[in-house]
Amino acid sequence: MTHPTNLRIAGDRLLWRLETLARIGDTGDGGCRRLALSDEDRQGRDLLVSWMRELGLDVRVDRIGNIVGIMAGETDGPAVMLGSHIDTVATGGRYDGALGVLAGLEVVAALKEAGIAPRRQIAVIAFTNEEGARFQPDMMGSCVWTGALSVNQVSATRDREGLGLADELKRIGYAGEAEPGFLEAHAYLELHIEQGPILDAEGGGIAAVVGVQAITWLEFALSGEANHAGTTPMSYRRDAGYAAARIIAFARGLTREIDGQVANAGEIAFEPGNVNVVPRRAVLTIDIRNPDDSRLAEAERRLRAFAEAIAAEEKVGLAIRELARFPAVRFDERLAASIESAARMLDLPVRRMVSGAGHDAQLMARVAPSVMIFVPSVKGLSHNPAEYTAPHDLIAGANVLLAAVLAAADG
Ligand code: HGY
Ligand code: MN
Ligand code: MN
Repeated sequence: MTHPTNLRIAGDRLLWRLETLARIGDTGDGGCRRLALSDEDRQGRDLLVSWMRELGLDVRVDRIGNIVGIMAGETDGPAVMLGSHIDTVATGGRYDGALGVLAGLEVVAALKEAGIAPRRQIAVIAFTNEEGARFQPDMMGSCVWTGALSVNQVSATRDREGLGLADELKRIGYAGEAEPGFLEAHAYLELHIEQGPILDAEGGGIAAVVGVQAITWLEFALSGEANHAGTTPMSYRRDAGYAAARIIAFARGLTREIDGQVANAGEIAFEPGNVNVVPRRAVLTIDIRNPDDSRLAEAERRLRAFAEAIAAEEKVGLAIRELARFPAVRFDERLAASIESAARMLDLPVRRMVSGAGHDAQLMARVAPSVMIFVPSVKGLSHNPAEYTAPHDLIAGANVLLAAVLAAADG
């Protein structure tokens, strides 16, 4: 089936969908907060399901809450799948994840409104808990969809308040019946904002994303001894807080010594957390990433060794818990080439790039040829309410997605 190369998505309606979803969990500063399985996430899910139904899609929810909207094709074999996530971090923006899911809806709408029945069925999927901000690991829904984790393995996860994932999924009404991975993918394509500064610094354009860097998240729990901050001689102290601070500084030091290394200490909590008490307990998280698996393994090994050494020096207990671990991933070369030709067909500058952020596509690459499309993030800002991508870039990205999906759906 040939299709018109002048087919385009309805840009205004995509922008309207993005603004409408952004009002759910609106933080009043331009950003959104829809933590996974929160009431705001439920409202976002309900809105997405209503839009999928309006488009006449067959809507299915699986046992981990992944939402799938399916457009029938001429055949009912493996589907071309496109999507992303609609959960956000606590200081989320309007586009991270939402763009990929809502552009997917617009791709389907464009085909339906043009009366095009693609050879392959097309499915839009919103994965549960991509961010991992409340429940770890991140990319949880796509891990379960692709069999990297089972529903049972993640069901016992608890958030910092002690609320269980399985209970929360049931509470918001998205503990579905469908078996995760019930739909075989012929290909998976994900449109996403870059969340970094490269495209913006180059004056815009599109990136055909050829891979994602490796990611490891670790939690360090240090247990020392509460004591008086004034009377206790320094040599008597077993200061969990000080040991935590040294671990954070060491992680930063690794980024100066290991090529391509990045590190972040995103969470830290002291007990009892009083100004005049030596902390008896400190819990912190470290996020380390590297495009090269072996260099990330070296960083992790050195970080663990340092934590053991400083804990012994400060005479504090240490427990290290792995929260997430994802190897570096390469995406499908043919799909990357199709993104480049779609961008050129639309007269858009295009370049290749490896993603610094984690994405569901890196899990989907385990089960099907996968690729991502990036559009610019102004000043590279993301996971920040000021996250911004210009309307023409949002629409251009969605049109590249449409062209690439059509090629995959017929190919
Ligand atoms: O952490 C990440 O890279 C993604 O935003 N979950
Ligand atoms: Mn994302
Ligand atoms: Mn994110």
